[in-house]
Amino acid sequence: MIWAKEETLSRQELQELQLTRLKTTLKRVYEKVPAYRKKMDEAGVTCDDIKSLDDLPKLPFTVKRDMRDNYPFGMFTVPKKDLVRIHASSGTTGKPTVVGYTRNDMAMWTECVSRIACMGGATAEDVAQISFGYGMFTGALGLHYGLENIGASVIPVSSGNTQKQIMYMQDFGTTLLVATPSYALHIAEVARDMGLDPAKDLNVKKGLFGGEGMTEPMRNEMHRLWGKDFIATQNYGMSELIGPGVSGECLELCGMHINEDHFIPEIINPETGEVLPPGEKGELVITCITKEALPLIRYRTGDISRLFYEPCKCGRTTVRMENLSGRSDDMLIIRGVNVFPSQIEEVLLKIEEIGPHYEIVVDRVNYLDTMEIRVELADETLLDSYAMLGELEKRIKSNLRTVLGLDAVIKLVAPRSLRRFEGKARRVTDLRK
Ligand code: DLL
Repeated sequence: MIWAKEETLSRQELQELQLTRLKTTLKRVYEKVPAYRKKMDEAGVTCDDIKSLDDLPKLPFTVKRDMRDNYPFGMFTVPKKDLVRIHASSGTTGKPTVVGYTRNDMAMWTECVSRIACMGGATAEDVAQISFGYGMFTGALGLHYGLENIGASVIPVSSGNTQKQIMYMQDFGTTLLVATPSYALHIAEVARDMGLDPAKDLNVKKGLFGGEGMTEPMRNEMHRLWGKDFIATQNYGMSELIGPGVSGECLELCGMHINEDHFIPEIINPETGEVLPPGEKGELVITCITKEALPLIRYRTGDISRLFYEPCKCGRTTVRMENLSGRSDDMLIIRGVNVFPSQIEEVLLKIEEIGPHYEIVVDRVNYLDTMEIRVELADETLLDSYAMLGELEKRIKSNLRTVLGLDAVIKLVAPRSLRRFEGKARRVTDLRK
């Protein structure tokens, strides 16, 4: 089901709407946010210079640093009393990035999430278990409001306490799971420990995943665990932009439709800042054109993707962004070679004898970068055969070499011996830092 007519506008209708909204938003930030006024004045660009969408690249970028420099509310266009909600991003160092919502922003957020929930097959009949952590993270409350809005029965269980999650699934008849892909894998694993087959003994038919990437082999793993007809879609967002609700996969699974009447996407060369043509890979930049409290202009997400404007079979006309290759700051440079953890995951998860849990440890020994990949075996009995382990290690190494052009040390470990995650997985340890 397509939730809103704005998802099927013609390109011309959409662009007219975008331009009107962009102009209003620009005026708003220029008048109300000293940091924007300063940036635009320094760049020598005025609101009146933006006459068409092609003029967008004249505007300066906004970056995370601007949010930090204006901590906590300096980028907001409304006084604090107009906010009805405040969230903060899950930054690991220093002060978090603070985001706020007016009442209208909440309505817009709810609308955007309702759309992506429908894209992923959610309906009013669903019993939706939200296993994202509630709190400052935007994931849980974002999906909560969006799913409630479409009429689903929402269970706000939050993350953790996995056995209880499974009890609720059984007793309340959960049909839809909202979680990070890594937590969804872990829930299935614990269900198996409890003697249940998630595909047969639970009624979970759909997963709305997000907050971190889901590679295609990881999606296959979801089908293996949750059933072959399980609908596993992912959606994308970022606290600064709104939280979840920026884009989501439809059932065609060919990229994530961006809610373009609210967000204008661009792809840039991260080195030069130059805008790249459709189809080229680069850093995603988003301009928010309908938000009141925190409308970011040309925000550099740090996420690497590409845009496809060809029509989608689902009937939506909105642009699709390719599932992320990673974040530019996740990219490892190992002996001069650029490596995204998602590339490693793609290789590992195609090998039958190993499970979906892995860790990457990068170090520097005698001035030379090293990479060790710890991977869990799918089956404990494999540990008994040295010959088998040796052959498997060699095969993983050679597959990685083909894809990355790099050698890694492979350490096969027993099933269930690596860390598990209830939120976003942290699979890389870079000891060089
Ligand atoms: O993760 C918002 C969100 C919550 C989106 C739940 C979808 C579902 P932050 O905590 O600010 O916000 O983290 C944003 O997470 O820049 C990406 O690097 C990453 N990310 C989010 N969704 C995906 C995805 C939320 N589907 C950062 N695939 C983003 C890959 C994702 N990475």
